[in-house]
Amino acid sequence: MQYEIEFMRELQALLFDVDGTLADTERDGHRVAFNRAFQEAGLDWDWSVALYGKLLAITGGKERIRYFIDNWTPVVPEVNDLDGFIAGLHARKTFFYTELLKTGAIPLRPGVLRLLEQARQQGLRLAIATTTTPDNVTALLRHAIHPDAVSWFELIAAGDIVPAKKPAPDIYTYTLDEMGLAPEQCLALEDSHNGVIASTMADIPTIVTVNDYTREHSFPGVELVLDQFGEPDQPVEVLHGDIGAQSYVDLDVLRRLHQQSSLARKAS
Ligand code: XBP
Ligand code: MG
Repeated sequence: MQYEIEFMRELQALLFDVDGTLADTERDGHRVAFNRAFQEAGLDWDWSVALYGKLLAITGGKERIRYFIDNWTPVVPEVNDLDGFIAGLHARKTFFYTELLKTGAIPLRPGVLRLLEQARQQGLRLAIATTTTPDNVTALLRHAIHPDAVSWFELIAAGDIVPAKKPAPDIYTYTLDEMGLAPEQCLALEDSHNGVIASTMADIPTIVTVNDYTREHSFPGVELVLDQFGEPDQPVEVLHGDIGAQSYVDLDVLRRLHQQSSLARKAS
């Protein structure tokens, strides 16, 4: 019985967010692709770096376009079906985004490849839990990691596969259900407030690597907030929590954090 309880608490899986976590995709990737789609459609919409930072409050590209229309009241063509118009615009944005990824323009963030390879060597299960469109995930994995990298992940839970996007917990509860995992057997790796609300509402221990758009976000209930996962020659900046004497995140750090989280849960 004791073995079962210990097994239940051991770290079994890493659940990775994509945008902002695997790679810094928003400013020079998604934002650029949105603007190309707007230009192709003959719209005078142009999402600046600053405006896009505000629009990121809403996850999901289609939802973000609708939020822009409803709150910044840009000139919108006379259309019978606004949702259909937005969906068409978003499909072209996805085309431009995946074309951008094919150029290798968006690399992985520091430490991500090292963590993925270490997790695979040690038999940890890997999954993706993201708001972005599935095509975007496979394009990023293929072009920023390896043509076969999609097979590294047991599950790619993405986009419209769930009714409600982050900060709703749906994508994480879907991932746990599909993989037959309990939240306490996992670690979620996120970058944003919306992502952390989603993962912690699913009761999954979570660590955060911030980026320029999310550094000032709040991350209630997370184990650790860093500026990046780092590399042996690229020390991390710890914004919340503790990674001990280590200067970058490896699997030992993640396992230790996960154990501390398990003990804290047991004590509560
Ligand atoms: C980030 C998002 C996505 C992307 C744009 O997802 O909210 O909507 O900004 O991608 P996550 P789409 O951080 O959960 O990976 O246009 O395909 O939605
Ligand atoms: Mg993210």
